[in-house]
Amino acid sequence: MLIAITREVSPNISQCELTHLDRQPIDLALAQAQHHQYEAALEALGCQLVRLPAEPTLPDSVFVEDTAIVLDEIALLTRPGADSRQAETASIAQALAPYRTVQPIVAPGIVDGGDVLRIGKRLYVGLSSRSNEAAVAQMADLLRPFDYSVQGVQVHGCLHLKSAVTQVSPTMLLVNPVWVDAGLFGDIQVIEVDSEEPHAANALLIGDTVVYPTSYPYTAQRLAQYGIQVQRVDVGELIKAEGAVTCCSLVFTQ
Ligand code: CIR
Repeated sequence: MLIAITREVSPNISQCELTHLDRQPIDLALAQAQHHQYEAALEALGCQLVRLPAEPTLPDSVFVEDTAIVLDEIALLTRPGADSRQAETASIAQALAPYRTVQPIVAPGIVDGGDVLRIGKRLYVGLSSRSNEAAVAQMADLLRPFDYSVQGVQVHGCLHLKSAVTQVSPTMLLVNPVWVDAGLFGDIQVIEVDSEEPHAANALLIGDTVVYPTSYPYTAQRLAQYGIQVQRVDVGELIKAEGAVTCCSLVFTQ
């Protein structure tokens, strides 16, 4: 059974953090409707939703991915790199408690879940403005007993590592090579995003289907050409908040 933790869009999402994007008006009702469609897509792919209520004082709290790293054996509660987001983790710790032992990352470590790409037993951590080497060292110590290795990787020009690379099948990565060195991830096939769609590398793999934004049609076509099953969702309002599809859920086996 797959669990997906999600959180309703904050009524104050227009106050969200922005790093690489200019602020644009966000239509709250449309963002909420898109988020519901995203949740419906996860349900259709077999996820049981654990939906947390909106947090009016936490503008970015819909982006639950950044608050935890959930592995089969343990969950790590992150210490988000943006001060405004650090209060998001308390409720996530409670939501995870029925499923996993939860261990926190502590100061001076900072890490956003969006910076953590797991490929098998290896975790790659983007050394972005949100995540640092201190957190990488803590993660390595906490996960060594479970045989995970943890390695920091440089990213350039994007918010998180998973803005630049995500897994789209057991043997394939989707990568924007301008933002991360595609050669860092070992012997795995790389699909590059269409150069007109730099933000297109964020895809959410559930089973053998990729949940993927309608905003990137050229790259979606490319995924289909590689035989990847794509479930498209319109998350245009959440993209204005510098989010995408991985960031709106924490998906794990019960
Ligand atoms: C932020 O800057 O933290 C939010 N506005 C966007 C976070 C998106 N998170 C993600 O892609 N994992």
